[in-house]
Amino acid sequence: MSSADKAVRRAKFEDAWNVIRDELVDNFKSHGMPQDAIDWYSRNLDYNVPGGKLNRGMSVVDTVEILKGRPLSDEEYLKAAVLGWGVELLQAFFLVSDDLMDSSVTRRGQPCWYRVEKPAKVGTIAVNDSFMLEAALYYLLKKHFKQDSCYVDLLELFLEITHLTEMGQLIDLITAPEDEVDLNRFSLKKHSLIVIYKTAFYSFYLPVALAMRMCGVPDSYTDASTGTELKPYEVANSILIPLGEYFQIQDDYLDFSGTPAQIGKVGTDIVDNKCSWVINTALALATPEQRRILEQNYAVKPNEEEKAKARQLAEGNHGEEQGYLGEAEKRVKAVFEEIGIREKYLELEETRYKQLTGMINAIPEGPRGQEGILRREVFTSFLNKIYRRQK
Ligand code: DMA
Ligand code: MG
Ligand code: MG
Ligand code: MG
Repeated sequence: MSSADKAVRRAKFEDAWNVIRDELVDNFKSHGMPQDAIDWYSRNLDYNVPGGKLNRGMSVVDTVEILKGRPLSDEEYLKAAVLGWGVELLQAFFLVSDDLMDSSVTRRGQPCWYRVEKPAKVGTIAVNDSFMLEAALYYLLKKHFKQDSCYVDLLELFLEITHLTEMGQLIDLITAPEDEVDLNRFSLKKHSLIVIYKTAFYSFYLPVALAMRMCGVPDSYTDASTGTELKPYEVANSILIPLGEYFQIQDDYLDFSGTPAQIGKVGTDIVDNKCSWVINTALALATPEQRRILEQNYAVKPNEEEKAKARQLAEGNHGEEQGYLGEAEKRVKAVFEEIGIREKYLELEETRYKQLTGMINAIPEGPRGQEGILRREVFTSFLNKIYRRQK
């Protein structure tokens, strides 16, 4: 697809947000909420929901189109977009709370919501705001799908995947206690479990499974070309979970290597003691001396002076330049460079791309345009959205 086509598709998806956003605000108003609350809720929606890459949300629409094998009617498009924006609302709910828990500074090139001071200080009200982003999606789902036979399946998908993501966030957070650095706790196996639960299910399986339910893909069917029984949701899961694992490895790598201007956020994994792909890969390759440096400096908080400088920089440039690094974090990053994390990562990108492509090409598929049948393009289009991504 050309970049002009991509821009048109994105603009159409963003147009649907305006409709959806107005429905949410109108519903809020219908409860007789006072004007300052209406303003607050609108700001919460506008600040936290649009403005990301929209990969997850647009994947729902893309997948519905691929499964139907034809352009969507206006009515079908709006429904697919409701599910897509539902995933984006769920993501906004996770991110607002994630940034608070990770003590992050910026997100999408602006201060994290809990750090916003004007026109009013958000602070820990961000907790309730995150709940309201989640609740918004169930309001929309009911409004647009209550009469459809897939309603309960869609509802269950959102609820179950939310539960799995929260399990992932829990193990991510307790593996990274603030005051107790113990690198022996980390392993690539632990990392894999964390990222599958905190990222892969909601970012990859959820958008595709929602689209499949909307298109009436059944739990199992007989593949016409091979005569074998196929369980399409299990097939989707078997590809989308490794795809999501690969995506979170990219997120971990970009946390280390990306500039705030590039990734829209200041990396916090080293200071936050995170069990990221980068530290795990470094530990597997480190000499005893390098391991000692990592043990002494990983997750060491910047001192007050360093913190003040970091805050000043973040406020002044809205995350457009490299954030300020404390001395301990600089030493950790120097070891990562020495070990050659960048080359390891480039190798991993190629290996994973080949593996995933191989898995996708092994799926049996029926003719294009046959409703209710899984197609390889569902997965290749998702893989191509993230392969070698820089943000
Ligand atoms: C992302 O984890 C997972 C969820 C559920 C938001 P993260 O903290 O690595 O994300 P980010 O780097 O975007 O803060
Ligand atoms: Mg985070
Ligand atoms: Mg996190
Ligand atoms: Mg991250």
